[in-house]
Amino acid sequence: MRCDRIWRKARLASLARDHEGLGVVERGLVACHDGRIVYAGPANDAPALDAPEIIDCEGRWITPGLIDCHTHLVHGGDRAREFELRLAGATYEEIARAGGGIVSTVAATRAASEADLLAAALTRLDALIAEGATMVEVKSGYGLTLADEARQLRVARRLGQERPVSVRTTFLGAHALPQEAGGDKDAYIALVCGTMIPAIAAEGLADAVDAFCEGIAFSPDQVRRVFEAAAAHGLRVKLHADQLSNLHGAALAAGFGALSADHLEHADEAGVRAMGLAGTVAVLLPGAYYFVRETKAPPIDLFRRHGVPMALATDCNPGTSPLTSLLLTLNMGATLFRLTVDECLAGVTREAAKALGLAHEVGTLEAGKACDLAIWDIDRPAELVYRMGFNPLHARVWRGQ
Ligand code: DI6
Ligand code: FE
Repeated sequence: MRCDRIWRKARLASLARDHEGLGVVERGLVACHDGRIVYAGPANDAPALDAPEIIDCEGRWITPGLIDCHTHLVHGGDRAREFELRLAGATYEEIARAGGGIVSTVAATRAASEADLLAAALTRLDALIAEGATMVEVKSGYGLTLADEARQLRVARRLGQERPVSVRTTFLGAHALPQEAGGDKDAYIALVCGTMIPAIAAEGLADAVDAFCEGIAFSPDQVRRVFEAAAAHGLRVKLHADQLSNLHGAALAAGFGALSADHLEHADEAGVRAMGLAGTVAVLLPGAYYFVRETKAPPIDLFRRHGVPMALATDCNPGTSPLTSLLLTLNMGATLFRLTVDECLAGVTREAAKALGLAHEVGTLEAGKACDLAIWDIDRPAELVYRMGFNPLHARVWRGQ
């Protein structure tokens, strides 16, 4: 079999569904051709392979490239000042009244040039790539006008042109109410549905549509309108759901066949059951849980009981999760949410791919998928979850390169 490159003498954690646990292959190899895996498995079972380049991995571990399936990487400014005020005892309400919160990031994002937005996002993306990320999802949601939301999404798309990484974009116009809306949420949702989604869908700027279903954001009924507009324009949906309270966002998302429902600290069993039946992925965001010092963890046992796939992501955003480390996210998934090592590693590979509707394309070491690999200097996969602030990445491969 012709191939471009072979990685041999490796230990594989394939994350393939039809294998137990991590799908470990002790003496394995991966072969690629035209950026796709043509073989991944035991060296002894490999077909005759002819490759101009053979890489000896010297016993290192190979996992699928890591996927960050929930980020707000593109935004202006930061909220470090607000962080200091919170430490000094200021409440979110006091900060919001002083012009802080999402609104301050909206102002900073609108004021930033496209070049500045790109440069700032690249610093965050480079941190993720350095730890083995080969795909990231990037949301809008800090523009809140058609022009500014489209600009965020264009910058997100440019990230994939500036770096060897796959970028998926999500329109999150229903993230917060802009100040110029004068408190009229229904009017703003009408703008999101009637003007923004049609224009963004027509320009192909978004791969999915998301919304923030919360008392401080938008109601289930307003989210329903956003989802109906997304469906009318052929876009799949995701939802920031049940993060601070139970508005039954999980069931709402499942009802629309959402790719994922995200956060879910306050999800109830009816919502989790609905997610299991709909195949909606639970995207767990321990960075936000940690940073806002939440005390109610998502119902992990319910997700397990109802067969809901669990993904993990950084939720990289300036307000509640200024986190650009998938490796630390892995540790938080285990330490804070009590996920197993296997669940954590599946959460940033196979299940994260599912949360983006790309389970057929990426997320496991299987023939036919993109040859996205992370090669690690570790003795056992658990080290990727166990350590904090240590990066054992030896090499990263994106589309076979
Ligand atoms: N949930 C969150 O935690 C962030 N957005 C959301 O929907 C907060 C975003 C911010 O504070 O800038
Ligand atoms: Fe988020």
